[in-house]
Amino acid sequence: MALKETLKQKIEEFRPRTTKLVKEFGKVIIDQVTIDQCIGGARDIRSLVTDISYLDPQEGIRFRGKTIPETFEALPKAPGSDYPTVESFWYFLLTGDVPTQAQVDEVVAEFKVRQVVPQYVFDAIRALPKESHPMVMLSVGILALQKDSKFAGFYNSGKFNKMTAWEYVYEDASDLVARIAPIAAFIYNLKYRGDKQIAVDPKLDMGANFAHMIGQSEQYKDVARMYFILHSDHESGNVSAHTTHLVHSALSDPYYAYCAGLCGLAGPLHGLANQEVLDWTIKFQEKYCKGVEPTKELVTKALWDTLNAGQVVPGYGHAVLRKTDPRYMSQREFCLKTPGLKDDPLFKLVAMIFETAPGVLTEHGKAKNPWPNVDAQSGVIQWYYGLREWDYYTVLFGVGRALGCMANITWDRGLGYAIERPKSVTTPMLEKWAAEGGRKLA
Ligand code: HAX
Repeated sequence: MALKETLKQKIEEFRPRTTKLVKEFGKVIIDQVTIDQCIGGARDIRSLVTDISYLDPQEGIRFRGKTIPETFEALPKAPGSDYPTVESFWYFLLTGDVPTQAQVDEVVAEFKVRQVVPQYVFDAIRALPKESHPMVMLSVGILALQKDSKFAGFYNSGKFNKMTAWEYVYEDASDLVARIAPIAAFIYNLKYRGDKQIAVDPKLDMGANFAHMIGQSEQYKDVARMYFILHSDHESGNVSAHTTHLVHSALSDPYYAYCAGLCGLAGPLHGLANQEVLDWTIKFQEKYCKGVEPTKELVTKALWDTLNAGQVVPGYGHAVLRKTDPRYMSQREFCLKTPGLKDDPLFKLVAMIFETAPGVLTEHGKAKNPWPNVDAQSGVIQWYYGLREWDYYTVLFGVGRALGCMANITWDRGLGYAIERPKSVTTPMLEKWAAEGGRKLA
């Protein structure tokens, strides 16, 4: 069965579960809210639902119930590769089913049709100053696609129907996912390769095509596949996923919603951390090593200098995780099994920071999680393959994150989730409830 048909069946079968929970169990209490959660970024409050992925603080991410190694193991692989295609992962994220090779081939073929980017999108990006951050360019590119939104067209048609609205989100979501890699490649070539653009190769899958379009090596095809899959989703509460969900909940179409999500991803505490990690590491070498080999003592000093200057150590810590991020480990394993990369001086330095930073952060005593997150390891791989323009790294994250955000809002519409509108309170209210030992609930 084709992906959209499978999804239709799944959404229709699933809907009664959501309806029953709301109608019969709507008032069942699942959490409580404290003052520090109110002021401290709503940490840990259980108030979002997604079945696309779940993040356990100790274990890390599971996509549709599968750990990262299980996901890589289960999905059909790209031809001649140990890694699955992004298209097979997209099928899996949307449906929860491991696709057959024939189903993957259908999605790959569908993406070929969808991936054509209108010229005005490129023109809009080209009109920006060249010094614009590549995340600005990506956000503009995604927003420019909005003109042809099928969901917006359906809404404006006067025939809007809550039951079928998800189908139009699915159409936009699929177009967006198919087009984002060519847009990202265009940005890379525009900014760093003298505008030397390379056309899409219709024989290649999404990850391989991205490698081809930025003039990369054969080996980089797997880097792209792995990278886009690893960065796809991290349950719903992170800034990019949450923002996309929030904006789409107003029935803003997927282009508006994901553009907003990308703007959140561009924050240094979120997706921009991968750029910050490379920046920190290169500056460390320039300032502390000056021709000598890095040592743990030098790394320790640099970490303390960063902390004493009131800055965060990029790539370390997490709002939910309380152990080393399995996305970090997966990329580290890729480095260790790749000849050349495992002996690369920058990889060795990143490994040394991994041995040093958790101890320093623990001694510093602030971060609840002293372990590395995904961003601590991702830049070194890009660097090794010659993508040394680290202000571009968050764009790569943005290409991958589109998969999770788009799968999520397709299901949001399928299950008819409401417009998001939490309640705010004032500081005097908090002070009053603090004095009373808690807000009296009726
Ligand atoms: N270096 C220094 N201090 C850190 C720290 C780090 N890596 N991580 C946390 N802290 C500090 C916080 O700034 C906070 O300090 P204040 O009390 O002075 O405000 C304190 O430790 C407690 O923070 P926390 O509860 O452990 O962490 P949060 O949930 O508030 O924040 C962050 C989580 C990821 C934002 C945080 O760990 C951080 O800033 N890390 C560095 C940036 C980074 O790597 N971001 C990427 C995270 C993964 C991701 O989203 N990728 O896209």
